[in-house]
Amino acid sequence: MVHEHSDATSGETAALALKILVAGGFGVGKTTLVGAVSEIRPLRTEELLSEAGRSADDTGGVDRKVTTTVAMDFGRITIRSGLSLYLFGTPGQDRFWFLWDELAQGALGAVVLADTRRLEDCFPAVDYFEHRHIPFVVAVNCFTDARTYGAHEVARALDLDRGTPVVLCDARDRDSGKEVLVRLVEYAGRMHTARLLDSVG
Ligand SMILES: Nc1nc2c(ncn2[C@@H]2O[C@H](COP(=O)(O)OP(=O)(O)OP(=O)(O)O)[C@@H](O)[C@H]2O)c(=O)[nH]1
Ligand SMILES: [Mg+2]
Repeated sequence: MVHEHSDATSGETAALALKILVAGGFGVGKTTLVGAVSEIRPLRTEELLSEAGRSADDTGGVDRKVTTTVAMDFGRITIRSGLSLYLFGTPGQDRFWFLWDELAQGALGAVVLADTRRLEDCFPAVDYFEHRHIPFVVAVNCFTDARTYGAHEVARALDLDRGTPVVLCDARDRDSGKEVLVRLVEYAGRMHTARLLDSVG
């Protein structure tokens, strides 16, 4: 989804709004990240785990988590004058996979959040974006009680394609989240430009 608004009569600079997905495994901090960076009150679709999931939810390794996203998160951030991002956080649990294709329509790129204590939980998201050639960055949400791994170690463990950025972040911190999004916009911009040049040349 790309929206451009320009006002030719007033000569105001055009504003561009890009769609970004925030994906990753269950309880990795997607809702937290969208909430931390959003300038508008984020739209959330949280349900109590006990009611939403009954016996289906695997809460192993996710401490003190009482709610889960059942449709999506939505937020917005201005990266710089004239460029804002619409953020769509995906539900983390397998039973909501059917929503992903809808959410991914027209996305410039994606952030795949990862927790090094449960790295395998982000494999499906990595696969999803690799198969659809949607540019993504992996953002390692550095939970305080998790061992810190370097970006290279995480890239190797996830068997990422060369060049896929890995960024360490704190999903609760606005500046840290914004940095992840800036990396993604830069990377996705390069990828889309390269593809465009390939297709004409
Ligand atoms: N210590 C710590 N806790 C975090 C961090 N990020 C999120 N949390 C906590 O981890 C829990 C999960 O966060 P959510 O943002 O709901 O995770 P989610 O990925 O949206 O979860 P689902 O939508 O259920 O898949 C919450 O209790 C957060 O307060 C972090 O960086 N550090
Ligand atoms: Mg969530």
